[in-house]
Amino acid sequence: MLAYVVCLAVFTQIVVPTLSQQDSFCAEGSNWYFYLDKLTWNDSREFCLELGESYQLAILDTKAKDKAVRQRILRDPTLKKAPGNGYWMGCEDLGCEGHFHWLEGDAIEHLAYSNWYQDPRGMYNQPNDNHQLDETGQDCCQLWKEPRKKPVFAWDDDYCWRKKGYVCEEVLGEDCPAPE
Ligand SMILES: [Ca+2]
Ligand SMILES: [Ca+2]
Repeated sequence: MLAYVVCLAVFTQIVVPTLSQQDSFCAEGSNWYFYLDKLTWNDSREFCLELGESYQLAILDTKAKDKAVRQRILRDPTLKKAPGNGYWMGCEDLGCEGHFHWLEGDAIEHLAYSNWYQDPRGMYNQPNDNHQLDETGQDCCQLWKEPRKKPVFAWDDDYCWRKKGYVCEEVLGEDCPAPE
């Protein structure tokens, strides 16, 4: 029994955090945390909120934030694999179909910046609210691993019940500390 407790304690304290969190970095006044354990959109949103007061599912409402996060994914072979074919981020059109907004924030259609995936053939331009698998449509936003062979991780709406990686953001409220 004692051995089990010790083993469980070691597993909980040491193994679990490194299993789920692949990487983090600071850019544009926030720390960005990448998670590879797959969750639904809602579970990933709640997970980020439970990390602390200044944490949320990533809000990529400026070109600089979006670019910094996408470049980090593209530079890291493990992150680039993108479990579930993408990473959840904090935007949805659950409340009003076709009108996406950032969590606790502005409607994307009213902002200067958006980065929805544009298919070179014009067949899969996003957001498309695809009804093939679920008639309720796609209402949650991801950084999409597409095109498959050379992904750019632009934005896509996907089924909220799907499980995939996710990015949490810790808002620092100040510039990132200078590297040591
Ligand atoms: Ca939708
Ligand atoms: Ca879609």
